[in-house]
Amino acid sequence: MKAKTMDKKAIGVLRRMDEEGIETAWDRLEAQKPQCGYGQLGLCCTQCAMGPCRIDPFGGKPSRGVCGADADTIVARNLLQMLAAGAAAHSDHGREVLEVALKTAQGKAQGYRITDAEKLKKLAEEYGVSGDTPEEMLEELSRAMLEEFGTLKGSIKLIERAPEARKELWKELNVLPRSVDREVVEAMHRVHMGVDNHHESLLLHAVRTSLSDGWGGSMMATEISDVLFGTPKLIKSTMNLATLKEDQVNILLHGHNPVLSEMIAEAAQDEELLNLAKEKGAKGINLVGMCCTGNEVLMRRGIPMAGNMLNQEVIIATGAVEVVVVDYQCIFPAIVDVANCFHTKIVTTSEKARFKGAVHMEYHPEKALDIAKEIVKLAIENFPNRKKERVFIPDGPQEVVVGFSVEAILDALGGSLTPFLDAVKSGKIRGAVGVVGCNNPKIKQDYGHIMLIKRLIKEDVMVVVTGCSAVACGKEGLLKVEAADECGDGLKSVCEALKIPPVLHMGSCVDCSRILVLLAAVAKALGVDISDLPVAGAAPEWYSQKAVSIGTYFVASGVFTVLGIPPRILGSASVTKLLSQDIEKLIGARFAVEPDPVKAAHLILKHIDEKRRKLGI
Ligand code: SF4
Ligand code: MSK
Repeated sequence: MKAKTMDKKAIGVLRRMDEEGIETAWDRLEAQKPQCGYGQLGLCCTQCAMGPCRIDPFGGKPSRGVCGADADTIVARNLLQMLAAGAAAHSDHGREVLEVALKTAQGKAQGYRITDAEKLKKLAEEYGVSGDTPEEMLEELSRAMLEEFGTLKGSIKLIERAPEARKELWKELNVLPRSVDREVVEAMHRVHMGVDNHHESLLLHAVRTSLSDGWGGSMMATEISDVLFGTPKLIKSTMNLATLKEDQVNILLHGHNPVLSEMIAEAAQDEELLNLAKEKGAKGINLVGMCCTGNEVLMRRGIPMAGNMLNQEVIIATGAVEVVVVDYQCIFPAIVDVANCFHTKIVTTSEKARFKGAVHMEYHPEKALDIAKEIVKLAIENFPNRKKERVFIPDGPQEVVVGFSVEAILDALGGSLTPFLDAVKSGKIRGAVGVVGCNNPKIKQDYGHIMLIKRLIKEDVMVVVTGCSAVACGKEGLLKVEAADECGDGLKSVCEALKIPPVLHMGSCVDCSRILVLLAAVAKALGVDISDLPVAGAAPEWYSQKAVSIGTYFVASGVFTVLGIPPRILGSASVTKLLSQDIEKLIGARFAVEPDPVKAAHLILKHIDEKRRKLGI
C-alpha cells in the first residue's frame, strides 16, 4: 500500500479495500496496462467516422490519417480539444456562480446574500457599473460578467489586470480572448475534420482559449464567489481522513462549485436537523470536504478537508460516511460501486452531472436551502444504517492554516507587498512557485507534490498551492506555521516574523486565478513583466483537462511550468519543440516535463536564479 500513497491515514483503509476485494483507481490502472502507445503519444485520432486513425511513431506507415492529417495536426488537435474541455469546465462553473449571484441580487435565490460588499464595490468600479443598493450593484455586475461569456465587444474585462507588457504581447500574437465562450466554441470548430490543420495555429488558439479561462471564467468564478460567500481570511482547520467523526453524521462535500455546499453548511446548523440527528443517535452533523468543493468551504468556513482526488474511494471505505454530495468535475463514477459495499448514499445534484446508481436531488438556486436541508436529512436518516463493526476511521487529524486569498496575503504583509519584495531582493526569499493540480495513480499519491515542495522550501522558495496539491501539503503538515522548520534560514525567518506557513493555500482550482492576480501585482510593483519574475509553476501529478488549461495559461502569462506527467504530445517532434523550447521566444515562458520531483526542483531553482540574475538581485 505504501507504494500507492504517501497518505499514512489512507494506508490502513486501502489494505482493507484490498482484503475485501473493493476495487480502486489503482486496480483499474493496472487492468488497463499496457496503456495504448499511440494514445500516450497523442497519435490516435477519433475526430471523425473515417477513423479511428493512428500514425506510426517511428516514421513508417501509416504517416497520415484517412483525411491526410499528419502527426503534427493530430497531436495539436487532440491537445486543443483536451484544453477546451478544461477551459469549458472552469468557465461553466463561473457562469453558474454568476447566475446564482444574479438571482441573489433579484431576491430569487433562497438562502444567499452578499457577504463581501467591499469586494463587490471594487469589482463594480472595475466593470464601470453602479447601483443605489448593494443588490442593484450585484445585479449590474453579474449581468456585465455574464455578458462577457458571449460578448460582441470583443474583449473581457479582467484581463486588463495583467501588466501592460504582457497585454501588448498578447495583442501582437493575436491571442487576447474575445469572449469566454467563443474561444472554447472556436476550439471545437478548429478540431473538426478539415478546419485548422496547422499545429502552430492550433496551439496559438490553445493559448487564447486558456487565457479566456484563467483571466476570464475562472477569475470571475473566484471573484463572484468571494462576493457571495466571503473573501478568504486566515483560518485554522484540520485535514485528512481522521476528520470523520465516529459519533456524528458524516457528510462529504465533493466536486468543485461552492453554491450548494455553502447552503449545506447553513443547513447543517439548523436546530431541527441537529435535534433529528440526536434522535437518530448521533452527537451532531460533521461536514468534511474533498477536492475543490472541499477547498472552497475550507478556505471560507474552515470546514475540515478529508482528502484529495485519490482519497475519494478510500473515504467511503471507512464505512463512516452517510452521504457523499457531489456537484461536478473530478468525481469518479466508481464511487457508486464503493458506496454499494457500505451504507453510504451518493447524491448527485447537478443536471449536467448524473451518475448511474446515485440518488439525484437536483440543485436549483430558487430552493437551494430547502434542497440542502433535504440532503442533510437524508444523511441523518441514513445514520442508523451505519454498521459499527464496519467503521474504520484513522486517528489524528492534521492541523492546517489556510485562507490565503490575495487580500489575506496582503493583510499578513501589513497591507503592502513591500516586505515581500524586500525579502526577495535581499535573497531571504529566493523566489516563489505555484504548485497546483491533481493526483494521478500513475504517481504515488502526493509524492510528486510533497517531494518537490519540501525541496523548494528548503532552498528558500516560497510556495503557493491550490487544488489537490494544497490538500497533499495539508495532510503532510506543510500548511502549519511550524513547517517553517523545514525551510532554509531565509524563508524560515520570514515565516516566523509573519507567523505564516511557508506553503500558502490559495484555494480551489479556479482560484489559480488568484495566483495570476498576485503575479500581476508583483510584476507591476517591480515595473517588469511576469516573465521577468523569479517564479515558476508546477503540476507534478496532474490528470485533468482543466490542468492542461491551467498549465497553458500559466505559460501564456509568462510562467515557466514543469509537468510531472508528460502531456500526450510526444508523437509530434514539432509540437513538443514548440511547447518546450520555441514558445519561450514568443511568450517568455515554456513547459518542461520532469517526473522526478527532485530533478524538477533543480530545473525550477536554475530558472529562478537566472531570473534573479537578470533582475540584478
Ligand atoms: Fe482519421 Fe482525419 Fe478523421 Fe482524424 S479527422 S479520424 S485523422 S480521417
Ligand atoms: S479537484 S482538477 S483533481 S486539483 Fe480541483 Fe483536484 Fe485536479 Fe480535480
